[in-house]
Amino acid sequence: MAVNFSNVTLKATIGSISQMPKDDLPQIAFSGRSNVGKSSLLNAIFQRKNFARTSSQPGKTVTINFYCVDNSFYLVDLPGYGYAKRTQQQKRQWSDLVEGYLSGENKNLCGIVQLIDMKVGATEDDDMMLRWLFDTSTPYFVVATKADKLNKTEFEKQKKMLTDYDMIIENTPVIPFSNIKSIGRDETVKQILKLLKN
Ligand SMILES: Nc1nc2c(ncn2[C@@H]2O[C@H](COP(=O)(O)OP(=O)(O)OP(=O)(O)O)[C@@H](O)[C@H]2O)c(=O)[nH]1
Ligand SMILES: [Mg+2]
Repeated sequence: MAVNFSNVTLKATIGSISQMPKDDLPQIAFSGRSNVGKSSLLNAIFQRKNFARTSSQPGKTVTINFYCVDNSFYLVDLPGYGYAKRTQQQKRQWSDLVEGYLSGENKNLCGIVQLIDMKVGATEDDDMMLRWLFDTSTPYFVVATKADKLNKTEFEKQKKMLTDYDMIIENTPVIPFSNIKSIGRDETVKQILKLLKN
């Protein structure tokens, strides 16, 4: 399947599950801690600067963005979890929206790209998500973000730590990614296409 990832449109930005696109295109959702680099990874995938909005103020807006790629599937930017400064109301909005999206009968959801900060490693919130992925048998792979922040020794150590991590299902791909060093983009695209084939 030859896919033009630069042929992308923001199809919908939703604040409530009832606003989900009504078509039957497959969906791959991007999940991770707030500020982990989801939007930056999406921009790298699209090879377009600042198409998916990045911010230095994480967690401000609680919406799910549906990016339609090449008129054939959606890459779905989920709002990040674990942002401490959210108000009670924003936290409730987050859980209604994300839990609604993940727990609903979303037959179009083909898989998850799970982002973990390579330097920070898996947090308690990441573990909860990894547990959910395991419990629900949702296909996924891991992208270890901000790889440029580690020196070579740390890089190898953290890569091994994540690859061997017992919360991550054995043989799950773990792809180090950095938009500063331009690594990991093509491998991520390859794994996305694989999820779509399942
Ligand atoms: N050093 C480094 N910084 C990065 C990288 N990717 C993203 N960042 C920075 O991390 C911050 C958050 O990036 P975003 O892509 O907005 O993260 P996000 O997960 O979409 O954040 P929310 O949407 O707020 O949950 C920004 O300041 C980015 O510039 C990377 O590969 N290396
Ligand atoms: Mg974002």
